[in-house]
Amino acid sequence: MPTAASQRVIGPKIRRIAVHKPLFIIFCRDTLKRHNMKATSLPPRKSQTVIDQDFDVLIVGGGVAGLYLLYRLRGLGLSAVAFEAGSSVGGTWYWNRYPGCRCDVESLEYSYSFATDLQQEWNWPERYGTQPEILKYINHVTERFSLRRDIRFNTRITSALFSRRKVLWTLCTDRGEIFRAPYCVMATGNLSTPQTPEFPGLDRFKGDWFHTGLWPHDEVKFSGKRVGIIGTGSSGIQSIPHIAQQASHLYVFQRTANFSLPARNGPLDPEIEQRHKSEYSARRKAAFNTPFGIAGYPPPEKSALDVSNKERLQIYEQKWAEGGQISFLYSFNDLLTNKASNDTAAEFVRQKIRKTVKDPIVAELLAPKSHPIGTKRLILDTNYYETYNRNNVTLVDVSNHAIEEITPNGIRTEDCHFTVDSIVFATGFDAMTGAILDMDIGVEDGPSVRDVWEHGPTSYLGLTIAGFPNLFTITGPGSPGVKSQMILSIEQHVDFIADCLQHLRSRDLVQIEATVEAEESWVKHVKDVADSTLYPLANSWYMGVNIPGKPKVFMPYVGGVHTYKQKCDDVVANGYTGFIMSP
Ligand code: NA7
Repeated sequence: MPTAASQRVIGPKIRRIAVHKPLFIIFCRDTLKRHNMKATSLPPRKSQTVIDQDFDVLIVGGGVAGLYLLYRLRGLGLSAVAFEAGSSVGGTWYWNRYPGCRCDVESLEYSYSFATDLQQEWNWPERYGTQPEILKYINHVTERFSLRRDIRFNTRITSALFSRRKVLWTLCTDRGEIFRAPYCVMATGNLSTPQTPEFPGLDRFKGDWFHTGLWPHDEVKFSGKRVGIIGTGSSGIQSIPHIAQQASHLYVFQRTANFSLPARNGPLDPEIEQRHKSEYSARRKAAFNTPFGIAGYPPPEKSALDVSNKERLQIYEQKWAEGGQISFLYSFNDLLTNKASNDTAAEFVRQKIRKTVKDPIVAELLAPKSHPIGTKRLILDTNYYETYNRNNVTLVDVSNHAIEEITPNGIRTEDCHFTVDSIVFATGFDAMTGAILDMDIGVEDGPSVRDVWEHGPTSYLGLTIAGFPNLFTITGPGSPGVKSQMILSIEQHVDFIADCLQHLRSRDLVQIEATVEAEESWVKHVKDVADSTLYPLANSWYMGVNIPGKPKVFMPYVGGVHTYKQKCDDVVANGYTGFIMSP
């Protein structure tokens, strides 16, 4: 298999930086301690292998972002290698294999736009893609563009260290290898660090247990088993109807009820698909002019409070029948900014739950009251509430009687014990910052990202961190990523990074760094925008609240994809304002 280095045509400027052979090797040590990252130059340990290949860019992650970045960099004649902890590509779609796992953005939207032929030739069987379908698509893209050869699988980056003197990032892998390049890009995803709560006794549990975000590759059979599932976010709500069909009994442990809408999934109408494909280029362009990066929904003009009760109800009914969260949130123009308006939508959904679930006590427990609708991820489901009408499903409210421990044969809450054979943790992720903070990332003789992010993530545009030159984050905190059509945001970030590297190269520049002022101003802007909405009212993973000890900071940019893209374009048009570039 040819290596990236043997194949590429490197641009002259970047090659000048990448090609030098250091007299001694600066490398990252696996002993670098949290909050004490003062790195020095040391020879590698005997067990570490320096991969002496002059890469231009090191990419952490082989998911949707890492793959497109590899493609773009290759087009620029830059050499890159991506590191992927999994045994194959796909990121989120590689790890989340739980029953019922499906994308909540429609298939025709949730796909790459960078290659016209690709988007024309791929056929999506259903309105919303299942995990196997999406993974198949990602594998297809990988093969079609021969990306696999530049990815090191089963390889986790443990640390990354930058030398200002050498303008060089040095990355260590868990396989004892060391890689160097002037640029490093974190394509690590936002939901890639699964969280299993530290319930006492889990190690003594006699049955099987699983986390939805780390699901086995072999089929898991629940037939005839008593199953307990903890968590009712997207992963729980998608998997519960499927597990209920197999299990002899399913206990659902719910701490917070979540809003979920019917997805109205089904086979994709070939006529709709054809029409959409014939308009693809215009639609993709139009998507950038929308808040969520999804075109096709006329922006609402009225407040929910500006219409009669009858009209409001009609609109909600129509959206409910249509399916889809953007459609529903587009019922009125102030559902995410005006609590009174939001209450009308929330109450509409609660009434639907009460009508669907036969047992009124269960229905009331399932009807969310703790947060405004849409301020946590608005979930799409198929037969979720209906599942509670089955005889083999029991809802266990753990909001007041928390789970105390896992026993050898079950789950004990403060007031009851439930005997189960298997446990499913649908308990979410250390979102947005988990994967980055899992690595020791630092600058030689300088602070680590862990130091800098101690009180919450800071970033300029969600793309760079002041004090960490030549380091980029794709859809990092402070960007609209998780609040948008993710692939569109990924493509926009990758294009920004690729164009930036090209800009540097064409001007004999090698180093880029966000200024502290630009970062502070962006962080303030992200907060101000969030504070003008209802989002901070929810205890969501957007706020980091789901992880004990994590700083409570609203992380995504909710000013909308349209506003954000314009800001990024302005930064570039004005000569990369907020960045210092140096030769
Ligand atoms: P989420 O949305 O973070 O949901 C996690 C769920 O697990 C949520 O209901 C939590 O309740 C529950 N949880 C977490 N810890 C506990 C404990 N200790 N006891 C009881 N219940 C607990 O993760 P998902 O994987 O479902 O979805 C993540 C994203 O993937 C989603 O937003 C989409 O963007 C795709 P809580 O609400 O914290 O009370």
